[in-house]
Formats: sequence, C-alpha cells, structure tokens
Amino acid sequence: MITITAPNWVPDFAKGLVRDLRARWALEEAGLEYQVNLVTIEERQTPAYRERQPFSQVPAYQDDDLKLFETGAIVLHVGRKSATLLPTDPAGQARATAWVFAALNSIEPFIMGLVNLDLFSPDEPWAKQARPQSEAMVKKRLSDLAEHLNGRDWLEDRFTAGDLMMATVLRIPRHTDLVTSDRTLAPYLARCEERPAFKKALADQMASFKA
Ligand SMILES: N[C@@H](CCC(=O)N[C@@H](CS)C(=O)NCC(=O)O)C(=O)O
Repeated sequence: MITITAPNWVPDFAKGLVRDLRARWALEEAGLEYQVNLVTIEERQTPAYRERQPFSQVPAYQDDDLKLFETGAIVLHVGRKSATLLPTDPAGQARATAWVFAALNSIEPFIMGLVNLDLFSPDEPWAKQARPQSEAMVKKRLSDLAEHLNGRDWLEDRFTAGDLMMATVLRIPRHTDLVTSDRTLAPYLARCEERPAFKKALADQMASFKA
C-alpha cells in the first residue's frame, strides 16, 4: 500500500497549503489507493524518519518498492503510473515535467521569499526594506506565467502534473491578491481547484487537522 506522511498539526495559516496536498492530489488523480501517516514534529527528527526524508519535512512517500521524498519527485513518480498526470508520449511527458520544474524552480522560490517576509518577519525593518523588490520579482514571474497561459486552459494542451504543481504553488500567496487579482491566473487556478481530485485531497488534508 502506498503511504505518505503529513503533519499531525500546523498553524492555521498553513492549513490547506501543506505540501502533502501535492502527493494526495496526484494520488487522487491517478486513482491509486493510499494511506496517510500523520507525524509529529518530534517523530520527524528521528533517524528512522530522516532516512525517509533527510530534511525532516513532510511529505515522505513509500510504496512496496520505493521510499521517496521531495514533492516534485513524488508527483512525477505517481504521474508515471497515470496518463491523467503524465502523457505517455516522450515529448508530452518531457513538457509536463518541465512545468513541474518551472513551478518548483522558477516560481515557488520567489513566492516563498515573499511569504517568509510577510508571515515570518513582518515587523523586521529589513523585511520591510526587502519587500518591494521581493514582490516585484514575484509579479514578474507571475506575469510571465500569465502571458503563457493567456488563451489556454492548461499549461499544455491538457491538464498534467505540471498544472497540479503550478496550482499548489499559486495557492501559496493567498495572503495577497497577487494571483486572485490576475485575470488569467485567477481563473486558471480556479479551474485546477475545480477538479474533483483536488477537492478530495484538500478536504482530506483539512479533515486530518480536525482529527
Ligand atoms: N522541497 C520540499 C519541501 C517540503 C516542505 O517544505 N514541507 C514543509 C511542510 S509544507 C515542512 O515539512 N516544513 C517543516 C520544515 O521544513 O522543517 C518538497 O517539495 O517536498
């Protein structure tokens, strides 16, 4: 049975954004059965957990043959089991993979830079000073993305793992209107979030915090 880890607790601002959502969503899209192992902060520091996730983070993934970490790797691994996530033709698969990397490499770091300033150090003078440049960088990447998406429903000619990853990244700056005010990105994100697999994954993540 496939198992993923998820945190047993997070602060309110992180609920619905925790990265196990990516693994849950991919597994739902693929129609694969899985179980979720809720782990405490202390458990994540143990050698046994760090063997599964060297940075003590969530999620970690395990199936009969493989222990895996990093959501990009997990989503691509699950994607190879499902044509819903990754086209079976090599070119289509490579393009979808490129968008997974783009989300994680070209957009998420800038969004996380802004989030770190806004949510973790809002009152620090250095954070106030750095914010305009940080926001400008996010806006530039988002506008590049919007330009690509203009007139398209998905990053490629159909939904892929690239859209899944991009949507989870675009959800992160929800304390701002950077995505929701954009006439291309807002409906794109809504389209992704309308998918039944996303709704199920999100509902399950939220339910795990209630439990
Ligand atoms: N690059 C990792 C990031 C995972 C990550 O940041 N997980 C967060 C929860 S969303 C976490 O475990 N944070 C606690 C920590 O970094 O110590 C991935 O994509 O899997």
